[in-house]
Amino acid sequence: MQKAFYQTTQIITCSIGLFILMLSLSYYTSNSHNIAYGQKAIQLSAKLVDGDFKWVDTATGKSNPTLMLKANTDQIINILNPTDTKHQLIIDQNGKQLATSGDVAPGSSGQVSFKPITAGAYGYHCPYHPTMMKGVIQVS
Ligand SMILES: [Cu+2]
Repeated sequence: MQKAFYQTTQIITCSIGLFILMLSLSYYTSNSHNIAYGQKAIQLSAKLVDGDFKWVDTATGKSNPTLMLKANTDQIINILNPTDTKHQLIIDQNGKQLATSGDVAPGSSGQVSFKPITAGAYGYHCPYHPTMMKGVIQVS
């Protein structure tokens, strides 16, 4: 009787220990995941809105959204182009091009990887529709 009680206590203690170990392991894994892949990817889709092409955030539906990024962190921006003309996403600061998706053909998709070094205001635009497809990037 006494022995059975002791064994049960041991099993429970062991299970709790294992649970805590798994919890800390999953925390560590999710943390290193953030370090390896940077921030959550942003997805922008070219879209005709009231006759003008815009960059639309597929998560929020916002046109030409202000993007909030962190300094010294890799950010991937995925580009979708379901329109019938080519687009390109260029990231710039003070007129200087810092990153580009290259041309994204109609019905195709692309990607820009951007790692801002310093905090501040940056911009993004499409060179083919510079007055319609443009927005601000705030880096903190
Ligand atoms: Cu465009």
